[in-house]
Amino acid sequence: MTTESSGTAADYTEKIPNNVDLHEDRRLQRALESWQPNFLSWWESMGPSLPTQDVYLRTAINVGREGWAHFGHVAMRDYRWGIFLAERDPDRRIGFGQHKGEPAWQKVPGEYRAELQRLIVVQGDTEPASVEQQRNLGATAPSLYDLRNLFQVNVEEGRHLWAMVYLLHAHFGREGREEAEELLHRNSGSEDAPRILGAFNEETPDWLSFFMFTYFTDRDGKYQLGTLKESGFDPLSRTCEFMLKEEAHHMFVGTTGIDRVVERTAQLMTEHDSDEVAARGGIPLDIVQKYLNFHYSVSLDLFGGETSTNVANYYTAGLKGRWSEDRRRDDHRLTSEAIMVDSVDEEGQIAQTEVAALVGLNTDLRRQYIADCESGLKRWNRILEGAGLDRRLKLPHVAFNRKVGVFAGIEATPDGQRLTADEWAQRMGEWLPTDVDKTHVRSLMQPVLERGKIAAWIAPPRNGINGKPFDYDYVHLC
Ligand code: BYC
Repeated sequence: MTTESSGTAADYTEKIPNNVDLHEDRRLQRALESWQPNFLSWWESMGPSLPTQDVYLRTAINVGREGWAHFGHVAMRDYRWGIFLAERDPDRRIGFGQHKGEPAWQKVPGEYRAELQRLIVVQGDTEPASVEQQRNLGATAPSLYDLRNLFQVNVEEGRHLWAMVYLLHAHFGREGREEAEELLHRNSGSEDAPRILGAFNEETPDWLSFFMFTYFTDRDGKYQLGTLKESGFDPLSRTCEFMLKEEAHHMFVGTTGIDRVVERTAQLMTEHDSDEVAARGGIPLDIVQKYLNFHYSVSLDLFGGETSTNVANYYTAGLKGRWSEDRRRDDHRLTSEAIMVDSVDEEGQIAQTEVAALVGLNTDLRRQYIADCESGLKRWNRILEGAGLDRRLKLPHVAFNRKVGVFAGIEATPDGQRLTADEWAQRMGEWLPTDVDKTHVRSLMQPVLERGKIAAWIAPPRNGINGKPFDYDYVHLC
């Protein structure tokens, strides 16, 4: 199948669908074709464990404006994981840092090779990690609709891995090829070879965790990809721009998944005039809040330290920009600007301190992310309000449960009150999921895989996928 639109043709007759004229570079094509079977064997052993015949999936077939997605039932192993870069703007210039105004680079600048490779490897490492984390969720899906969404997220994370591997193979020579192999060797949660970033070694053992992960952790993906989309290295920028389109669906899965959990819990609370919905097959709001506290705090860690010379160097070099770089009203070099960042003062109290804007860029990005997370809280609280309930969900304080950055060394409540290590050890079960909470959530995770049916702990979605009804046969099981 060859599909054309907006002048960018994706060749589907090739082994690896792509819009980067892969056939013109035989060496690169061969290298990627020899990585492909390794990817497939990783997918078989570490990807979705529930056997299926086929799944109603969206496949990226083009990057043009007139529709890039094709929907249809596909056997997952035959999913066309392709390489797609957003269209090239031949006049694109670097928008920030010391090279601001220079033409965007089509090749890796020698002096920034190591840093660029590092950024691409870290980004690439998260993609297969999330597939590994979600591997067993299929067995407990609350509906065929949800099962299909899980698999959609999984195949797209697989495609995002391809996106990063393409960059490594095409631009980083032998070292890039070695790194591409390593991306398949490290595994989420492994003792010997764990994934690089903390949140990607946590378990996603139940669907409440999955929705929280796709809301909070995929949203980190949105913000990090948004900064890499600004990169002076044009192939990275174009890859990330296209990945962001797919990322939107992942966050939709998280946002509406939590909507539906809250809606069902609110229903049970009003029906029985009680917060105690566990015995009635629901997830109590307290447990929703604890899961939220956990996933939000580990996702805050993904932004790195409040101050970082790494990020200052990335920015100055033109490798990693800011969120909405072109909408910022400053000189886009930041050599003489300052920013207030979170800190812990000499008395050990949570405080703010002024630092050079360049070293504070992780904080800048984290703040954009936090503001975006608030929008979810507003939605869920509207659902509670609409049900006539007084209870509300809340984002915990930025110092709560942090393992990276200035707050790594202290403990704090969700309201931002300092605690001693002993107090924390005694009280953490009030704020983070306990074994009892997790056991309750897991006890609800009984698969409902009949067409049109749904588990009792979650409300059905308002709409199906691509105009299809909720009771559509989204997945054919084996
Ligand atoms: N866990 O200087 P610092 C996604 C390391 S998610 C473990 O503050 P920097 C997705 C750090 O590497 C988006 N280690 O860090 C979502 C550094 O080590 P080195 C993924 C951590 O460099 C869902 C040291 O600590 N993309 O796409 O300013 C599903 C000092 O830290 C962590 C990216 O992250 C941690 N959480 O910022 C699927 C973009 N945090 O260098 C996909 C690329 C920090 O001293 N990565 N460290 O050995 C980056 O931009 C940066 O590397 C980071 C860290 C923002 C991650």
